[in-house]
Amino acid sequence: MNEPELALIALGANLGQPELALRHARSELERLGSVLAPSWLYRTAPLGGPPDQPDYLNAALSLHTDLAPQALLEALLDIERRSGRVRLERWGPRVLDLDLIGYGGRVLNTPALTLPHPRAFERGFVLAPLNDVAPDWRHPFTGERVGAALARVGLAGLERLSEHL
Ligand code: A4P
Ligand code: MG
Repeated sequence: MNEPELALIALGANLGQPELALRHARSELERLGSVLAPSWLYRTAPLGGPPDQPDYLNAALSLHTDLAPQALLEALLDIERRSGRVRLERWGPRVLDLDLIGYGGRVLNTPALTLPHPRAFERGFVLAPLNDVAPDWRHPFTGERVGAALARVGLAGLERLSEHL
């Protein structure tokens, strides 16, 4: 049995109906534990991938769950699949992307799962919503807090909308 832990999950979508996709994902995530803090919604400029893709909608939440990290990732991938996500190209547009940013202070490096998420602390579209949810969460390697990372990376290309996830 896995000890219950606080998982930080980032959500993104830029195809189809992003707001519906994120809200549906939230309701699916509620079946995996208790959702403690949903972030605001953010409209964000796409980073990487093909030119001319639509803006993203990004959000984050913290989930208190007794699923182990690998089982939680499997559940996230399953929610993505059931939302009709098709993997065509890295960083390509998608109807739903669910990333496990952190799992308590756990560090993990397996082919299927890297914790913390390796790029999270360099990306405003992850850090801004994460700052709503867990501003004091510290990066397990560097000790940097989410709030400090967001101040370092900045808010360029991010627009906070007036609704929560
Ligand atoms: N995987 C390993 N560790 C993790 C983890 N911590 N969380 C593996 C989630 N998945 C993890 O993921 C490929 C594999 O990563 C999974 O099968 C899992 O076993 P993927 O979602 O198919 O790959 P991806 O998302 O296309 O690539 P990548 O490198 O994960 O992309 P990112 O970093 O997720 O970035 N711009 C804006 N504005 N907003 C966005 O949300 N997202 C991306 C994707 C690019 N640009 C964006 C946004
Ligand atoms: Mg992903």
